[in-house]
Amino acid sequence: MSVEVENDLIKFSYGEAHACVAKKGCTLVSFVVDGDEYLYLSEAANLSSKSPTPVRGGMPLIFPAFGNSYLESLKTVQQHGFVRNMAWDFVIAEVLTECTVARFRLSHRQCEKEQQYKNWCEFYGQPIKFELTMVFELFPDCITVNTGLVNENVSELEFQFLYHTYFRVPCVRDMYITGLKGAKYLDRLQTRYGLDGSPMLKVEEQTDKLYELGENNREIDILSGNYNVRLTASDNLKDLVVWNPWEENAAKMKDFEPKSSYRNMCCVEFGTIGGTTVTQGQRWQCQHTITII
Ligand code: TA6
Repeated sequence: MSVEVENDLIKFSYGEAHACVAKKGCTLVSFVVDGDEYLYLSEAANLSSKSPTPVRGGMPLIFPAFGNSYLESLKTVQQHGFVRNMAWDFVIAEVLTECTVARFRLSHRQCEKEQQYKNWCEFYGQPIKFELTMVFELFPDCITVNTGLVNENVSELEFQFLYHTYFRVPCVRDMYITGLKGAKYLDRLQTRYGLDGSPMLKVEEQTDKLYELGENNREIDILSGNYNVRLTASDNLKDLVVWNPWEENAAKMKDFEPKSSYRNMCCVEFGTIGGTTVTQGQRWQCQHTITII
């Protein structure tokens, strides 16, 4: 059990589980259990807090906008928001009896010079005062992330939120995702709606699907040889994105290396994309767990 701070990286462990969070975007960049890494990280990912780009891989946080948002209040904010690009504060990490906990924080004070933050504020006609917190709890076979958002001064603050998690898999073609049966989806590549009828989803081509999760879709498993994980989340995360850029699009991404590594990853991302609001003085929170099975 240990906690180490190495410049911009916070490394912590609990038994045979090890995690590493980059202050850049508060991005979980590594989750290792019994020597096996479960997260994909591009070899070209820049983990420095000063890097101009978000981390390609791990679990960047998408907030306050998902994609180029269709929501009026978020139209001026860049793709996937700006908090993945900010240098978060590391608050504390402690080894407790049952787990190791690491806490991070980002507030409007750190964002005042960020153009995308300013764009977001324009809609409300005032500087938005907010605080985001991320608390990672590392157990022997799982990691839980708890996120809190406090809206200090806007009567009703609208946002989208997503854990944009890149999972590492030995071979994407041999991977199955279960738990999506009966879920409606939007195929974002073909702008087409559909219903998943199959108990197992395979990813065999460029994929960008946004699922609306129902009551029967609260446990999503990624099954891939010896790398099997179960994903769960609080009930307020009702959306799930499955994304793989595949060969052509991986080639277009500068920070995606090696280019062939689209074969060894798949993003499976819990979030809320329909637009959620938190009223002044209130705290919104959510939780996401990755368990090795
Ligand atoms: O979550 C899927 C997605 O929105 C895709 O449409 C894709 O473009 C991806 O995220 C990566 O976005 P990024 O801005 O990190 O290059």
